[in-house]
Amino acid sequence: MKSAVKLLVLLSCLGVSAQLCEIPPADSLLVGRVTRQLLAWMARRSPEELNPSIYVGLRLSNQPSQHQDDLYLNSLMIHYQQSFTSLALDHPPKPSMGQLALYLLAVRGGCKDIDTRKGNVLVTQLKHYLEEEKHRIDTAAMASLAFSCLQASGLNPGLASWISRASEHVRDKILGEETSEGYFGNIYSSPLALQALMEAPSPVSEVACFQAGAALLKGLQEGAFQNPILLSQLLPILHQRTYLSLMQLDCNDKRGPLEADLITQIPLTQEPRNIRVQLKVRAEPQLMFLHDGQYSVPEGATLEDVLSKAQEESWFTYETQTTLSGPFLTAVMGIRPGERQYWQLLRAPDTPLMQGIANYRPQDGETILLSLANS
Ligand code: B12
Repeated sequence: MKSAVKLLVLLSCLGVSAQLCEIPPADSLLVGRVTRQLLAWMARRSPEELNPSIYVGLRLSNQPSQHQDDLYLNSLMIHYQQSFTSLALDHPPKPSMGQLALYLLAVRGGCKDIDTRKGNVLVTQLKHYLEEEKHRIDTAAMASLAFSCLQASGLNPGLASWISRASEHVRDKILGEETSEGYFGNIYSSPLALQALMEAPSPVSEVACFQAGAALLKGLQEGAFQNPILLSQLLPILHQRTYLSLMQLDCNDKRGPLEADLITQIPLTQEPRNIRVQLKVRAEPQLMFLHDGQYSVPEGATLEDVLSKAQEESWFTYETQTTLSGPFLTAVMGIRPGERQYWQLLRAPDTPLMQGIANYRPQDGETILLSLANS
Protein backbone atom coordinates (compact mmCIF):
# COMPACT_ATOMS: atom_id res chain seq x y z
CA MET A 1 0.00 0.00 0.00
CA LYS A 2 1.49 3.37 -0.94
CA SER A 3 1.95 5.75 2.01
CA ALA A 4 -0.70 8.01 0.59
CA VAL A 5 -3.11 5.10 0.42
CA LYS A 6 -2.49 4.44 4.07
CA LEU A 7 -3.12 8.10 4.71
CA LEU A 8 -6.51 7.60 3.11
CA VAL A 9 -7.33 4.69 5.37
CA LEU A 10 -6.39 6.91 8.30
CA LEU A 11 -8.62 9.61 7.00
CA SER A 12 -11.62 7.37 6.93
CA CYS A 13 -11.40 6.38 10.57
CA LEU A 14 -10.21 9.38 12.52
CA GLY A 15 -12.33 8.63 15.49
CA VAL A 16 -10.00 6.72 17.69
CA SER A 17 -8.38 7.45 20.98
CA ALA A 18 -4.61 7.64 21.04
CA GLN A 19 -2.45 5.62 23.37
CA LEU A 20 0.95 7.10 23.75
CA CYS A 21 4.46 5.84 23.98
CA GLU A 22 6.54 8.34 25.88
CA ILE A 23 9.34 10.53 24.55
CA PRO A 24 11.42 12.84 26.75
CA PRO A 25 9.75 16.24 27.28
CA ALA A 26 10.87 18.82 24.71
CA ASP A 27 12.29 22.17 25.74
CA SER A 28 9.58 24.79 25.10
CA LEU A 29 12.07 27.10 23.34
CA LEU A 30 12.88 24.31 20.91
CA VAL A 31 9.18 23.60 20.29
CA GLY A 32 8.68 27.35 19.75
CA ARG A 33 11.47 27.40 17.20
CA VAL A 34 10.03 24.51 15.18
CA THR A 35 6.57 26.07 15.31
CA ARG A 36 7.98 29.35 14.04
CA GLN A 37 9.80 27.54 11.21
CA LEU A 38 6.51 26.03 10.07
CA LEU A 39 4.59 29.28 10.49
CA ALA A 40 7.19 30.92 8.24
CA TRP A 41 6.48 28.27 5.57
CA MET A 42 2.80 29.02 5.98
CA ALA A 43 3.42 32.58 4.88
CA ARG A 44 4.20 31.25 1.39
CA ARG A 45 0.99 31.19 -0.56
CA SER A 46 1.99 30.59 -4.19
CA PRO A 47 -0.06 27.66 -5.51
CA GLU A 48 2.94 25.31 -5.70
CA GLU A 49 4.04 26.20 -2.16
CA LEU A 50 0.67 25.69 -0.47
CA ASN A 51 1.27 22.66 1.72
CA PRO A 52 -1.51 20.80 3.57
CA SER A 53 1.06 18.88 5.63
CA ILE A 54 2.22 22.13 7.25
CA TYR A 55 -1.35 22.97 8.19
CA VAL A 56 -1.93 19.50 9.67
CA GLY A 57 1.34 19.67 11.66
CA LEU A 58 0.50 23.07 13.09
CA ARG A 59 -3.12 22.19 13.77
CA LEU A 60 -1.94 19.25 15.87
CA SER A 61 0.28 21.63 17.82
CA ASN A 62 -2.30 24.21 18.94
CA GLN A 63 -1.43 26.54 16.08
CA PRO A 64 -1.91 28.47 13.78
CA SER A 65 -3.76 31.43 15.26
CA GLN A 66 -7.41 31.65 14.25
CA HIS A 67 -6.72 34.46 11.78
CA GLN A 68 -3.81 32.69 10.01
CA ASP A 69 -5.81 29.48 10.08
CA ASP A 70 -8.77 30.86 8.15
CA LEU A 71 -6.58 32.50 5.52
CA TYR A 72 -4.45 29.43 4.91
CA LEU A 73 -7.24 26.89 4.94
CA ASN A 74 -9.24 29.01 2.51
CA SER A 75 -6.26 29.26 0.14
CA LEU A 76 -5.77 25.49 0.36
CA MET A 77 -9.43 24.80 -0.32
CA ILE A 78 -9.61 27.13 -3.30
CA HIS A 79 -6.41 25.71 -4.79
CA TYR A 80 -7.29 22.02 -4.39
CA GLN A 81 -10.89 22.39 -5.49
CA GLN A 82 -9.82 24.35 -8.56
CA SER A 83 -7.15 21.80 -9.47
CA PHE A 84 -9.75 19.07 -9.70
CA THR A 85 -12.70 20.95 -11.10
CA SER A 86 -10.73 22.94 -13.70
CA LEU A 87 -11.63 21.89 -17.24
CA ALA A 88 -8.16 22.71 -18.56
CA LEU A 89 -6.26 19.43 -18.86
CA ASP A 90 -3.18 20.06 -16.73
CA HIS A 91 -3.55 23.67 -15.54
CA PRO A 92 -3.12 23.82 -12.66
CA PRO A 93 -1.44 20.38 -12.40
CA LYS A 94 -3.51 17.81 -10.54
CA PRO A 95 -2.21 17.11 -6.99
CA SER A 96 -0.76 13.66 -6.38
CA MET A 97 -2.66 11.11 -4.37
CA GLY A 98 -0.51 11.83 -1.30
CA GLN A 99 -1.16 15.54 -1.59
CA LEU A 100 -4.87 15.00 -1.93
CA ALA A 101 -4.96 12.70 1.11
CA LEU A 102 -3.02 15.28 3.15
CA TYR A 103 -5.39 17.98 1.95
CA LEU A 104 -8.40 16.01 3.16
CA LEU A 105 -6.68 15.53 6.53
CA ALA A 106 -6.18 19.30 6.63
CA VAL A 107 -9.86 19.94 5.90
CA ARG A 108 -10.71 17.54 8.69
CA GLY A 109 -8.26 19.31 11.02
CA GLY A 110 -9.83 22.64 10.06
CA CYS A 111 -13.23 21.31 11.16
CA LYS A 112 -14.70 21.86 7.69
CA ASP A 113 -17.34 19.62 6.25
CA ILE A 114 -15.95 17.26 3.59
CA ASP A 115 -19.42 15.96 2.81
CA THR A 116 -20.26 18.63 0.23
CA ARG A 117 -20.59 18.32 -3.54
CA LYS A 118 -17.04 19.62 -4.11
CA GLY A 119 -15.69 17.56 -1.23
CA ASN A 120 -17.26 14.44 -2.67
CA VAL A 121 -15.56 15.05 -6.03
CA LEU A 122 -12.20 15.02 -4.23
CA VAL A 123 -12.98 11.93 -2.17
CA THR A 124 -14.08 10.13 -5.35
CA GLN A 125 -10.83 11.18 -7.04
CA LEU A 126 -8.89 9.80 -4.08
CA LYS A 127 -10.73 6.49 -4.40
CA HIS A 128 -9.72 6.30 -8.08
CA TYR A 129 -6.09 6.87 -7.12
CA LEU A 130 -6.48 4.21 -4.45
CA GLU A 131 -7.72 1.68 -7.01
CA GLU A 132 -4.71 2.38 -9.22
CA GLU A 133 -2.17 2.20 -6.41
CA LYS A 134 -3.48 -0.59 -4.20
CA HIS A 135 -0.81 -3.11 -5.17
CA ARG A 136 2.20 -0.90 -4.38
CA ILE A 137 4.05 -1.11 -1.07
CA ASP A 138 6.21 1.41 0.83
CA THR A 139 6.64 2.80 4.31
CA ALA A 140 5.83 0.65 7.31
CA ALA A 141 5.08 3.64 9.55
CA MET A 142 2.13 4.83 7.47
CA ALA A 143 0.86 1.22 7.22
CA SER A 144 1.05 0.88 10.99
CA LEU A 145 -0.91 4.11 11.52
CA ALA A 146 -3.52 2.93 9.06
CA PHE A 147 -3.85 -0.44 10.85
CA SER A 148 -4.15 1.28 14.26
CA CYS A 149 -6.88 3.42 12.81
CA LEU A 150 -8.76 0.45 11.36
CA GLN A 151 -8.33 -1.49 14.61
CA ALA A 152 -9.74 1.26 16.80
CA SER A 153 -12.56 2.14 14.42
CA GLY A 154 -14.08 -1.33 14.72
CA LEU A 155 -15.35 -0.94 11.14
CA ASN A 156 -14.30 -4.43 10.09
CA PRO A 157 -15.15 -6.83 12.94
CA GLY A 158 -14.69 -9.85 10.68
CA LEU A 159 -11.11 -8.83 10.00
CA ALA A 160 -10.19 -7.86 13.56
CA SER A 161 -7.70 -10.65 14.19
CA TRP A 162 -6.11 -10.26 10.75
CA ILE A 163 -5.71 -6.49 11.30
CA SER A 164 -4.27 -7.11 14.75
CA ARG A 165 -1.65 -9.55 13.38
CA ALA A 166 -0.80 -7.18 10.52
CA SER A 167 -0.42 -4.31 12.95
CA GLU A 168 1.97 -6.32 15.15
CA HIS A 169 3.92 -7.37 12.09
CA VAL A 170 4.55 -3.81 10.88
CA ARG A 171 5.27 -2.63 14.42
CA ASP A 172 7.96 -5.35 14.69
CA LYS A 173 9.29 -4.25 11.31
CA ILE A 174 9.65 -0.65 12.54
CA LEU A 175 11.31 -1.80 15.78
CA GLY A 176 13.63 -4.03 13.75
CA GLU A 177 14.92 -0.98 11.93
CA GLU A 178 16.23 0.63 15.12
CA THR A 179 19.77 1.94 14.65
CA SER A 180 22.55 2.24 17.22
CA GLU A 181 21.77 5.98 17.52
CA GLY A 182 18.17 5.16 18.45
CA TYR A 183 16.54 6.10 15.13
CA PHE A 184 14.07 3.93 13.22
CA GLY A 185 15.62 3.68 9.73
CA ASN A 186 17.19 7.09 9.77
CA ILE A 187 16.58 10.43 11.48
CA TYR A 188 14.08 11.50 8.82
CA SER A 189 11.93 8.37 8.90
CA SER A 190 11.77 8.45 12.72
CA PRO A 191 9.03 11.10 13.26
CA LEU A 192 6.42 9.06 11.42
CA ALA A 193 7.73 5.82 12.97
CA LEU A 194 7.26 7.37 16.41
CA GLN A 195 3.72 8.45 15.52
CA ALA A 196 3.07 4.82 14.54
CA LEU A 197 4.49 3.41 17.79
CA MET A 198 2.53 5.96 19.83
CA GLU A 199 -0.62 4.47 18.33
CA ALA A 200 0.48 0.83 18.59
CA PRO A 201 2.53 0.72 21.77
CA SER A 202 3.79 -2.44 23.38
CA PRO A 203 6.06 -3.00 26.39
CA VAL A 204 8.82 -3.82 23.88
CA SER A 205 8.64 -0.37 22.25
CA GLU A 206 8.77 1.64 25.50
CA VAL A 207 12.56 2.01 25.70
CA ALA A 208 12.87 2.36 21.93
CA CYS A 209 10.35 5.24 21.92
CA PHE A 210 12.24 7.09 24.61
CA GLN A 211 15.60 6.62 22.89
CA ALA A 212 14.26 7.65 19.49
CA GLY A 213 12.63 10.72 21.06
CA ALA A 214 15.90 11.71 22.72
CA ALA A 215 17.84 11.20 19.46
CA LEU A 216 15.28 13.27 17.50
CA LEU A 217 15.40 16.11 20.02
CA LYS A 218 19.19 16.14 19.73
CA GLY A 219 19.00 16.20 15.91
CA LEU A 220 16.41 18.96 16.05
CA GLN A 221 18.59 21.01 18.38
CA GLU A 222 21.48 20.62 15.93
CA GLY A 223 19.34 21.97 13.06
CA ALA A 224 18.94 18.68 11.16
CA PHE A 225 15.30 19.41 10.23
CA GLN A 226 14.52 21.88 7.42
CA ASN A 227 12.16 19.92 5.14
CA PRO A 228 8.62 21.23 5.86
CA ILE A 229 6.96 17.81 5.47
CA LEU A 230 9.29 16.22 8.02
CA LEU A 231 9.00 19.16 10.41
CA SER A 232 5.25 18.85 10.24
CA GLN A 233 5.45 15.11 11.02
CA LEU A 234 7.73 15.86 13.97
CA LEU A 235 5.99 18.79 15.65
CA PRO A 236 2.86 16.81 16.70
CA ILE A 237 5.09 14.25 18.46
CA LEU A 238 6.54 17.01 20.61
CA HIS A 239 2.95 17.54 21.77
CA GLN A 240 2.47 13.76 22.21
CA ARG A 241 0.06 13.71 19.27
CA THR A 242 -0.28 11.82 15.98
CA TYR A 243 -2.38 12.09 12.79
CA LEU A 244 -5.02 10.07 14.62
CA SER A 245 -5.37 12.87 17.19
CA LEU A 246 -7.01 15.07 14.53
CA MET A 247 -10.42 13.74 15.49
CA GLN A 248 -10.13 14.88 19.08
CA LEU A 249 -9.27 18.46 18.23
CA ASP A 250 -11.47 21.08 19.78
CA CYS A 251 -13.14 22.97 16.94
CA ASN A 252 -14.12 25.83 19.23
CA ASP A 253 -10.69 26.47 20.63
CA LYS A 254 -9.32 29.98 20.67
CA ARG A 255 -5.83 29.90 19.28
CA GLY A 256 -3.76 33.06 19.51
CA PRO A 257 -0.49 34.11 17.92
CA LEU A 258 2.58 32.31 19.23
CA GLU A 259 4.09 34.06 22.23
CA ALA A 260 7.46 35.66 21.60
CA ASP A 261 10.22 33.50 22.99
CA LEU A 262 13.72 34.27 24.06
CA ILE A 263 15.48 32.97 20.97
CA THR A 264 17.90 35.59 19.78
CA GLN A 265 19.47 35.40 16.36
CA ILE A 266 23.25 35.19 16.55
CA PRO A 267 24.50 38.18 14.57
CA LEU A 268 26.88 37.40 11.75
CA THR A 269 30.04 39.20 12.73
CA GLN A 270 32.33 37.91 10.00
CA GLU A 271 31.97 37.37 6.28
CA PRO A 272 31.89 33.58 5.77
CA ARG A 273 35.06 32.15 4.20
CA ASN A 274 34.82 30.45 0.83
CA ILE A 275 35.01 26.68 0.42
CA ARG A 276 35.60 24.54 -2.68
CA VAL A 277 33.18 21.84 -3.78
CA GLN A 278 33.69 19.46 -6.68
CA LEU A 279 30.64 18.55 -8.76
CA LYS A 280 30.54 15.45 -10.97
CA VAL A 281 27.73 14.13 -13.14
CA ARG A 282 27.33 10.62 -14.49
CA ALA A 283 24.48 8.98 -16.34
CA GLU A 284 25.95 5.44 -16.60
CA PRO A 285 28.42 3.85 -14.16
CA GLN A 286 30.86 2.83 -16.91
CA LEU A 287 30.88 6.07 -18.85
CA MET A 288 33.08 9.07 -18.23
CA PHE A 289 31.69 12.00 -16.28
CA LEU A 290 29.36 14.29 -18.21
CA HIS A 291 30.56 17.12 -16.05
CA ASP A 292 33.42 17.58 -13.60
CA GLY A 293 34.12 21.00 -12.13
CA GLN A 294 35.20 22.73 -8.93
CA TYR A 295 33.28 25.66 -7.52
CA SER A 296 33.92 28.18 -4.80
CA VAL A 297 30.96 29.02 -2.55
CA PRO A 298 30.61 30.66 0.89
CA GLU A 299 30.91 28.24 3.81
CA GLY A 300 27.41 27.08 4.79
CA ALA A 301 26.10 27.29 1.21
CA THR A 302 23.60 24.61 0.18
CA LEU A 303 24.07 22.11 -2.62
CA GLU A 304 21.52 24.16 -4.57
CA ASP A 305 23.88 27.16 -4.27
CA VAL A 306 26.68 25.00 -5.70
CA LEU A 307 24.48 23.87 -8.63
CA SER A 308 23.47 27.43 -9.32
CA LYS A 309 27.13 28.59 -9.24
CA ALA A 310 28.08 25.76 -11.60
CA GLN A 311 25.29 26.78 -13.96
CA GLU A 312 26.55 30.36 -13.95
CA GLU A 313 30.18 29.47 -14.52
CA SER A 314 30.10 26.45 -16.84
CA TRP A 315 28.05 24.35 -19.25
CA PHE A 316 26.40 22.60 -16.34
CA THR A 317 22.59 22.95 -16.29
CA TYR A 318 19.90 21.70 -13.95
CA GLU A 319 16.14 21.94 -13.39
CA THR A 320 14.00 21.40 -10.32
CA GLN A 321 10.38 20.82 -9.50
CA THR A 322 8.73 22.25 -6.38
CA THR A 323 7.33 19.51 -4.15
CA LEU A 324 5.85 19.57 -0.65
CA SER A 325 9.33 18.61 0.61
CA GLY A 326 11.12 21.36 -1.29
CA PRO A 327 12.92 21.45 -4.67
CA PHE A 328 13.42 18.03 -6.28
CA LEU A 329 16.18 17.76 -8.89
CA THR A 330 14.46 16.73 -12.12
CA ALA A 331 16.99 17.28 -14.93
CA VAL A 332 20.78 17.56 -15.16
CA MET A 333 22.63 18.59 -18.33
CA GLY A 334 19.26 18.44 -20.08
CA ILE A 335 18.79 14.75 -19.15
CA ARG A 336 15.42 13.83 -17.64
CA PRO A 337 15.21 10.46 -15.87
CA GLY A 338 13.05 7.81 -17.52
CA GLU A 339 10.29 5.83 -15.86
CA ARG A 340 11.45 4.61 -12.39
CA GLN A 341 14.72 6.55 -12.58
CA TYR A 342 15.88 9.66 -10.72
CA TRP A 343 18.90 11.86 -10.19
CA GLN A 344 20.50 10.47 -7.04
CA LEU A 345 22.59 12.75 -4.84
CA LEU A 346 25.80 11.13 -3.56
CA ARG A 347 28.83 12.17 -1.59
CA ALA A 348 31.63 10.63 -3.68
CA PRO A 349 32.27 7.86 -4.11
CA ASP A 350 28.96 6.25 -3.07
CA THR A 351 27.30 7.68 0.03
CA PRO A 352 23.70 8.76 -0.69
CA LEU A 353 22.87 12.14 0.81
CA MET A 354 20.11 12.11 3.40
CA GLN A 355 18.89 15.58 2.42
CA GLY A 356 17.83 17.29 -0.79
CA ILE A 357 19.61 20.04 -2.69
CA ALA A 358 18.01 22.88 -0.70
CA ASN A 359 19.08 21.51 2.70
CA TYR A 360 22.38 19.69 2.21
CA ARG A 361 25.43 21.86 2.96
CA PRO A 362 28.67 20.42 1.52
CA GLN A 363 31.95 20.67 3.44
CA ASP A 364 35.15 22.18 2.11
CA GLY A 365 36.88 19.82 -0.35
CA GLU A 366 33.85 17.54 -0.72
CA THR A 367 32.92 15.91 -4.04
CA ILE A 368 29.23 15.66 -4.88
CA LEU A 369 28.14 13.17 -7.49
CA LEU A 370 24.85 13.46 -9.36
CA SER A 371 24.10 10.01 -10.68
CA LEU A 372 21.22 8.79 -12.82
CA ALA A 373 19.90 5.84 -10.79
CA ASN A 374 16.98 3.40 -10.72
CA SER A 375 14.37 4.10 -8.06
C1 B12 B 1 9.10 7.95 -2.70
C2 B12 B 1 10.34 8.71 -2.24
C3 B12 B 1 11.34 8.97 -3.17
C4 B12 B 1 11.20 8.63 -4.66
C5 B12 B 1 10.26 9.72 -5.32
C6 B12 B 1 9.69 9.36 -6.67
C7 B12 B 1 8.32 8.75 -6.69
N1 B12 B 1 7.89 8.46 -7.87
O1 B12 B 1 7.62 8.56 -5.72
C8 B12 B 1 12.70 8.70 -5.12
C9 B12 B 1 13.33 7.31 -4.98
C10 B12 B 1 12.95 9.23 -6.52
C11 B12 B 1 13.30 9.61 -4.03
C12 B12 B 1 14.48 10.31 -4.22
C13 B12 B 1 15.13 11.00 -3.20
N2 B12 B 1 14.77 11.04 -1.89
CO1 B12 B 1 13.07 10.41 -1.24
N3 B12 B 1 11.52 9.71 -0.42
C14 B12 B 1 10.46 9.11 -0.90
C15 B12 B 1 9.46 8.82 0.25
C16 B12 B 1 9.56 7.32 0.61
C17 B12 B 1 7.97 9.19 0.00
C18 B12 B 1 7.73 10.60 -0.63
C19 B12 B 1 6.23 10.95 -0.67
O2 B12 B 1 5.45 10.22 -1.26
N4 B12 B 1 5.82 12.06 -0.01
C20 B12 B 1 4.41 12.36 0.22
C21 B12 B 1 3.77 13.29 -0.85
C22 B12 B 1 2.37 13.69 -0.37
O3 B12 B 1 4.48 14.53 -0.96
P1 B12 B 1 4.96 15.07 -2.43
O4 B12 B 1 5.72 16.33 -2.21
O5 B12 B 1 3.87 15.05 -3.40
O6 B12 B 1 5.97 13.86 -2.80
C23 B12 B 1 7.03 14.04 -3.70
C24 B12 B 1 8.29 14.51 -3.00
O7 B12 B 1 8.35 13.97 -1.70
C25 B12 B 1 9.37 13.95 -3.92
N5 B12 B 1 10.55 13.54 -3.15
C26 B12 B 1 10.89 12.29 -2.82
N6 B12 B 1 12.03 12.29 -2.12
C27 B12 B 1 12.40 13.58 -2.00
C28 B12 B 1 13.49 14.14 -1.36
C29 B12 B 1 13.63 15.53 -1.36
C30 B12 B 1 14.78 16.12 -0.64
C31 B12 B 1 12.68 16.36 -2.04
C32 B12 B 1 12.84 17.84 -2.06
C33 B12 B 1 11.59 15.78 -2.69
C34 B12 B 1 11.47 14.40 -2.65
O8 B12 B 1 8.82 12.80 -4.58
C35 B12 B 1 7.44 12.65 -4.19
C36 B12 B 1 6.65 12.12 -5.37
O9 B12 B 1 6.77 12.98 -6.47
C37 B12 B 1 10.04 9.74 1.37
C38 B12 B 1 9.83 9.20 2.78
C39 B12 B 1 8.56 9.71 3.40
N7 B12 B 1 7.93 8.84 4.08
O10 B12 B 1 8.21 10.87 3.23
C40 B12 B 1 11.55 9.84 1.00
C41 B12 B 1 12.32 11.07 1.42
C42 B12 B 1 11.45 12.31 1.23
N8 B12 B 1 13.43 11.10 0.47
C43 B12 B 1 14.53 11.53 0.96
C44 B12 B 1 15.74 11.71 0.24
C45 B12 B 1 16.96 12.12 1.06
C46 B12 B 1 15.79 11.55 -1.15
C47 B12 B 1 17.02 11.84 -2.06
C48 B12 B 1 17.69 13.19 -1.80
C49 B12 B 1 18.02 10.65 -1.91
C50 B12 B 1 19.33 10.84 -2.65
N9 B12 B 1 20.43 10.74 -1.92
O11 B12 B 1 19.37 11.03 -3.84
C51 B12 B 1 16.38 11.75 -3.48
C52 B12 B 1 15.99 13.11 -4.12
C53 B12 B 1 17.05 13.53 -5.14
C54 B12 B 1 16.56 14.60 -6.08
N10 B12 B 1 16.54 14.25 -7.36
O12 B12 B 1 16.25 15.70 -5.69
C55 B12 B 1 14.38 11.84 2.44
C56 B12 B 1 14.32 13.38 2.66
C57 B12 B 1 15.04 13.77 3.93
C58 B12 B 1 15.14 15.27 4.09
N11 B12 B 1 15.86 15.67 5.09
O13 B12 B 1 14.58 16.07 3.38
C59 B12 B 1 13.07 11.04 2.80
C60 B12 B 1 12.26 11.65 3.95
C61 B12 B 1 13.51 9.58 3.14
C62 B12 B 1 14.33 9.47 4.42
N12 B12 B 1 13.74 9.06 5.52
O14 B12 B 1 15.52 9.71 4.43
N13 B12 B 1 12.54 9.60 -2.92
